Amino acid sequence: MNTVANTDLQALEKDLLHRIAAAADETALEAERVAALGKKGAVSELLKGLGAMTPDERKVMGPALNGLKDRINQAIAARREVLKEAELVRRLEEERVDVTLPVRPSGLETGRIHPVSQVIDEITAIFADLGFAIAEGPDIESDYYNFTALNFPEGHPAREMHDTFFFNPKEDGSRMLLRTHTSPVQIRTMETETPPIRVVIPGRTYRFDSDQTHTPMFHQIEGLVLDEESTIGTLKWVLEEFCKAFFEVDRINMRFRPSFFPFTEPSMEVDIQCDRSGSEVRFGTGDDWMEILGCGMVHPNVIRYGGLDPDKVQGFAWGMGIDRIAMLKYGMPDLRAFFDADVRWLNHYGFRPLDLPSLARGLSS
Ligand code: 2U9
Repeated sequence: MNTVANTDLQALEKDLLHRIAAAADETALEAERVAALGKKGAVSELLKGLGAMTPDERKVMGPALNGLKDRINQAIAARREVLKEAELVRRLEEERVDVTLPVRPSGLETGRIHPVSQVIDEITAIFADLGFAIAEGPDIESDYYNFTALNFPEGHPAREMHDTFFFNPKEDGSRMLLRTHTSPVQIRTMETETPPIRVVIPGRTYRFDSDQTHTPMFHQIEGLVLDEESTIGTLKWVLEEFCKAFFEVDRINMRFRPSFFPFTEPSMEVDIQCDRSGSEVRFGTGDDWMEILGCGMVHPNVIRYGGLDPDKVQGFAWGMGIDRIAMLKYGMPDLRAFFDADVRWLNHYGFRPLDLPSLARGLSS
């Protein structure tokens, strides 16, 4: 006899339905589904027996077993819905948000951008608008890139130990150093790019110096233009555009004084007219002058060291101390506080992270 007694089927169905109704979560319910309808499940095993039955037996048992299978499937689906609903209610209860609570400030609200980073962003935004690219290079440099290629003669005072941080000599006697200016990056740019070159280079620089207005690590930004036709006239125009944009004034008076740098010839120092009579310095007006940068036409020797021909390309460069210009623009009295990592100072002088400087929206507003 291959058939299953009707009472056995009823008992099995009752048992399965009871277990399904008792399944406490979706994992338990899935276990019940496998136990009933999985490959080796109770109902599946019975269905497998159909093949061995006589046609008459199959006529009776087929609909009975398939009906059982359908009812079990329906019971599982119904239970799954109930469990899902209960889980949703539980999560809604557990993850309830009290929208009346005050918003907890995020890092974007409380963090502050250091004035040095802000001024670098402002200056690079201005020069990017004038068509300049930004270049960077290593802080640890060779004597060649920091001095020789920049036309510093052997024995020049800037090469001395009391100005430059040298590393211990290597086996061949040469010594690496912490760059004393960002100018080595300009040589590296000349080696890798072909003119026309228009770059600005912001970065950390190091000199053996420490007092109220000097720190051993400070920041510089330099610019370089090399092409076939740039002149002192172009240099003056670029610097005037920069100063007007940076100090956020429509008109500015500049004074170019002769100076000396090994890497430029002629060399000049630039002052801007200002008014120091009030509590803060005002630019574009007044009868005082303030030095802000150095500049000049790139020395032919330096062009040659950069791998270019001074009879074919010419141009100009300038350099500026970022920390000093930041003190000037934002009225911070002591340079040393820049690097004290005092959060009260940063809260006072820092800038909000999302107020990115741009020429369209205003640099510092
Ligand atoms: C190359 C050619 C020319 C960069 C220049 C200055 C003038 C300058 C100082 C200002 C204040 C640095 O922070 S500071 O002490 N810099 O006055 N820098 S021209 O001239 C270059 C650089 C690289 C290949």
